[in-house]
Amino acid sequence: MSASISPQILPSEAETRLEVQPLPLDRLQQMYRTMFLIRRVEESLLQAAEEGKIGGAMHTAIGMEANAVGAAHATRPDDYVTCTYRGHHHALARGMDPGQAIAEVMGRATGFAKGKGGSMHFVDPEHGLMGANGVVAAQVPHAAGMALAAQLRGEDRVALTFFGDGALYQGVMHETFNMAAKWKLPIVFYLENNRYSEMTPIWRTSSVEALYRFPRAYGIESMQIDGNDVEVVYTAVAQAVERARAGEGPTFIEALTYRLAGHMAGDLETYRTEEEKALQRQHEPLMVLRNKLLERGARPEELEAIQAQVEEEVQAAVAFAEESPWPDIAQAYTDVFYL
Ligand SMILES: Cc1ncc(C[n+]2csc(CCOP(=O)(O)OP(=O)(O)O)c2C)c(N)n1
Ligand SMILES: [Mg+2]
Repeated sequence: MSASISPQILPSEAETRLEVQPLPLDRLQQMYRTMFLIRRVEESLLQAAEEGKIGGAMHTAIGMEANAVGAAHATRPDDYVTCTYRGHHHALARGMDPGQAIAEVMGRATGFAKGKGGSMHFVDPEHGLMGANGVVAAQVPHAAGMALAAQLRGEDRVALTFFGDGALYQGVMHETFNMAAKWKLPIVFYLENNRYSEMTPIWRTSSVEALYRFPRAYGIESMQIDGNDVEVVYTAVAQAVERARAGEGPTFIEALTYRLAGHMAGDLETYRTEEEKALQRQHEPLMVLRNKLLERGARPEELEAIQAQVEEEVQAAVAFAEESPWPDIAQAYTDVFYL
């Protein structure tokens, strides 16, 4: 049995070997662009937090970008997506405007939720993101409800829900697994196994090591993949989505990945070593994709041009957010209650 819960295991050591059809070069470059955009947006947000420009908790997904981008490319904008409070990468991967995203985290009136939701409540229904959630595991039954609605309406939409390793043992997960399997709901369960639940390594709390085998007890097909290889993520999600659309029910994907930044802005990270992070940096998603692109004939100047363009875009997005007005106090109670 693999010890996928160990932070000493690299994502490339995942157990399931998928037959990966190489994606066209321009598609991979597009993915690289989005992954680099996510990285730079989140690094800028961490810097802004350090400068005291962000109120409230903020969680980044630095090192986990391939999960979001591969999955976004394998789904349609009208599919339903839910995720955790660590959701900037999913929103940006699905097409949220970076300026509106940063403004939201900074609590500005130009944010997509007028500055009232902040980092933990990302939502963008136009691009299929039905909501991030601060309550561990709560977004999973929500997605099952959306899958059930699609099934009852006879639509071919699929629900894709992201959750962490720390969510797996919440009771509601198991209720959802059982019903989703029994009713063959069109849902994809996507575990972003970054090996930590806040400051606690998953090996200290889980009685099983190969997390992906666990949902098989409910009759759910599952696999364990390299979540830091965007092409592998794309292949796995595309397969799972195809099964779901064909009425074959849920699939569970355990994606091995690693959170390179702290659990949240300001995390002192006393619970892990620099050696462990250095090991995991050897297989971080941007580098994996960059190497792949160069191997397949992309020129280094092309990638540098992409990066320079993104850099400009992110600087403009930060400036837009910082120059944006604060929400009007008179609007404090509007859009807050739904009556
Ligand atoms: C129901 C519930 N219990 C506890 C918490 C506190 N909490 C916030 S994040 C977190 C860790 C979750 O870890 P994981 O599911 O692995 O996701 P990750 O943060 O690693 O992405 C916990 C326990 C919460 N938000 N909700
Ligand atoms: Mg985790």
